[in-house]
Amino acid sequence: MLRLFRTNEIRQVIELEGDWDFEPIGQDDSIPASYHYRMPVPGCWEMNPRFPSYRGKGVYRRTLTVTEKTAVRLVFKGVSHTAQVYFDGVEVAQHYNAYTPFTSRLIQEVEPGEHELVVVVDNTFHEGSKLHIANDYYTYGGIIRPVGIEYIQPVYIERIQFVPSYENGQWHASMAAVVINTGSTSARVQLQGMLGETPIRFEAAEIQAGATTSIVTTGSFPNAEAWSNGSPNLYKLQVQLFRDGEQTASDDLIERVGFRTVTTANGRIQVNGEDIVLKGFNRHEDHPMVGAAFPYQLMVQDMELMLEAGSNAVRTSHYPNDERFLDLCDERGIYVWEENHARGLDIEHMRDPRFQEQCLVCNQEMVENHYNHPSIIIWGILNECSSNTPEGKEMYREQLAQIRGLDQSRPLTYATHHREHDICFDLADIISFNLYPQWYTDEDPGELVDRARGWTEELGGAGKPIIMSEFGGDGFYGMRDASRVRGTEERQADIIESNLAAYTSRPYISGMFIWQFCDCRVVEDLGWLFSRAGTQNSKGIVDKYRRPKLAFEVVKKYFRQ
Ligand code: ADA
Repeated sequence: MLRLFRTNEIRQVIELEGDWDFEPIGQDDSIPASYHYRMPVPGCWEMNPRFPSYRGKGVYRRTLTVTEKTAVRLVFKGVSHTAQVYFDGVEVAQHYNAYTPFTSRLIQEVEPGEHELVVVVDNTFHEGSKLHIANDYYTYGGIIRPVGIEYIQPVYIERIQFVPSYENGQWHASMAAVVINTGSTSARVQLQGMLGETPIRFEAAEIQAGATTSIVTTGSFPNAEAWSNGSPNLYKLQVQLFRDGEQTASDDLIERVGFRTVTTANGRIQVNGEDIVLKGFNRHEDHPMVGAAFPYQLMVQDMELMLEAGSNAVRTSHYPNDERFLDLCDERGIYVWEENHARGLDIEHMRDPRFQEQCLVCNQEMVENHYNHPSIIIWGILNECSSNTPEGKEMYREQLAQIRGLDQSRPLTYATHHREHDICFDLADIISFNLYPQWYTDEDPGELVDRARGWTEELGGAGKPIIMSEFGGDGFYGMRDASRVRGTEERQADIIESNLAAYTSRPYISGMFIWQFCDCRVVEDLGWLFSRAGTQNSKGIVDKYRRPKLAFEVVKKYFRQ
């Protein structure tokens, strides 16, 4: 299952789920002559008992049968962390970053018969990998998200961007369809759309050979029902492509969209004009049974637990999430802060030009691919990076400007731990603090957040909404003791209680995200303190198997108020 809904009715898309050939090749550069293992796709190789912590290159291979002469394109929703893709021995894609989708180039004139697909996957931490480093979460290896093959025409719809707006008492939308002509002659293209039951008209366009064109239209939807947390109404938006006066559509693309607006004003965040308070979790896509390769059932389990706790929001710390999880958030009406992939990187690290390049690619892939999810109401960047230095600030500035250029419909933020030393508050729309009172410091959460409000006001963030983006403490599942010492479930529950009591009682707070939803695996030998015992971050409100800790009931008490 690539998505939770069908994305095409005319273009044929086949998922390549299953057992593929697999060979670990260490740091070799050659494609192996033979394969000795089988590996599930999607999946993480760490789940295979022979490779519980393999870091290196692994080669995946399979064959597939094409029944008629056609062009094809391969779709990868996530490969961790670097991929080189070969179709019949010819390289058709390269990609860095586990957490954003990519496609191969269009492969023309594929003959009927059997073809070979090879994917070289690398999860090594090396000099050139600036986002995947040994960190306080685990970079797994493998084809971790679904893969598909599309039987596609040389002129096709690359993506649709749906931008809703509310004016004069009704919903409107602008819709841009990006069409690519990979053929050798120009093509006359007529698009036709349907949003729910409403036809959408597009102007005809002439697209030169090799060109990409955005065809834009607008519409009014007097009967549309808004998407919101309480009523997550979704609509099917289908656009079909007709070429050169033909009566039959040769391509199509389907999106699932919602009508909602997101604004910030008066120090608050509004959805559809109404102030909201985000109550949610930071969540890593991590589970001991599957690593980062979540099947749908486990996504639903996480979602149900978060809803059971009374949560209305999730932060995709610290990378873009599986699109099926975002689909689920659209369906269940959970607000999403989606963020790019960068955690805790200092200015020495950021100074390498590859860092900013890799972030910019990640931002573009995140925003373009996930634009239409109504659940995503905030884009975030650069968790706990160098927002306290002038050099770092220029990178924050460039990245935020890039995202604003791609999307003017959502507020932007970044989570900082630099307190009064942060110098980027003026760049963001929402000010977000990662502070761990009563865990990393002995401060009182209420007094601390009042001080954080002061820094916001004085240092460039005056009048902007404030979110407590991380707080919490370790609680080892099953470690209970009347002493309530650090590490017990009791102490963790106390920390969560005092933090939530402070934030839920302060009307100037627009959101709070507990660190974290579930315990997660971390990379060994980082020199973390005792709190990474067992190489896991144990600040989950549920443990790695999703068993609730004592703090779960505390969260319920405050989130369900
Ligand atoms: C940071 C960071 C998280 C996690 C957390 C912790 O704030 O953003 O990824 O490492 O601290 O548990 O200490």
